[in-house]
Amino acid sequence: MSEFLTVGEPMALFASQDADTKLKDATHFQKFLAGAEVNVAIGVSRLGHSVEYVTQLGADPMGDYIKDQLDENHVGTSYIRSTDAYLTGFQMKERVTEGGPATFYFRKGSAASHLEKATIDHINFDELKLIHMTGIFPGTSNQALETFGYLMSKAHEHAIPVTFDPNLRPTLWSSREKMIKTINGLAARADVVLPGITEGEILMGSRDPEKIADFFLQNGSQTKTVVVKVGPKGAFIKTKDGQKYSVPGYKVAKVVDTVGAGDGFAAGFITGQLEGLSIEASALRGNAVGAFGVQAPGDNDGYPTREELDQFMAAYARL
Ligand code: KDG
Repeated sequence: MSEFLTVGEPMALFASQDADTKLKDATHFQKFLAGAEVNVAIGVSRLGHSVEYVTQLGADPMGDYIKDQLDENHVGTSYIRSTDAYLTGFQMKERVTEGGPATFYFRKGSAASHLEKATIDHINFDELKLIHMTGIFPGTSNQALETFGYLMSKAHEHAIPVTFDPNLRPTLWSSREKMIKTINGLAARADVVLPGITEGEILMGSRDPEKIADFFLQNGSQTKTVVVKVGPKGAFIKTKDGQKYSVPGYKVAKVVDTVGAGDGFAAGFITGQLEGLSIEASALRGNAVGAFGVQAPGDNDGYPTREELDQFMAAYARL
């Protein structure tokens, strides 16, 4: 039994080693595990919490690789289904020396996108303290959207708080309108919404962190807290009862790859909440885990252990 659970699509990630070279021309790749929710699962587990991850893998080498990676990272696999009817998805990512890298998915019709609602009925909700969900998985198929909605209903039934990161991936959706409507509908059912500033702009039309927070607080029947990630500048937080906080980001020596920073933030924030820290302290920890994440080439390989995180945050506090 675990304190924390998340659902999503994990993928093998082939990260190009050839800087500033188009994916079609790159010849050297390094394999990693990726997937927004699995990144969060690994980040939370690395900080010492018990984690279960719900998904479906194909009976293929990518699926076997993912399973091994989850075991290595102590992420629980009790709710992972296996199928030989569909393949495990994978992804390729460019290596860039500046800005965000382009990525390409090979995931349409994947095993995870066929995850059945019935899988949710096997979950033991007794000791769960928090469930994290993102806007990626429901974009992978109508079946995934249905399974996702069912898990949200079960979380509410068991009074387990849900954190939701919109994680907009327009290429997964049939139209931008459908993406916006669906994501805002799902965000309304989450206790904590964690949008990035550009996502806020797409979902409600402003880059003003407070306006974004107000939108989600008013939009959500369930939403009590909105944490707007403002990149290296940190985070802005507003709660339903009108409390506001701005939490600074951390400077890093060298940004290697920005993908996975938001998931690192979520992992740090979630562990703070699991440990009873204040919203502000949880967000500060989120920024610290995000800062670790951007210094490594994979999406989750840079996330810290508890010792590394404590040392980093203490050293920074002394500056
Ligand atoms: O947030 C990081 C994710 O984008 C990455 O790990 C892959 O889940 C992924 C996706 O669908 O883009």
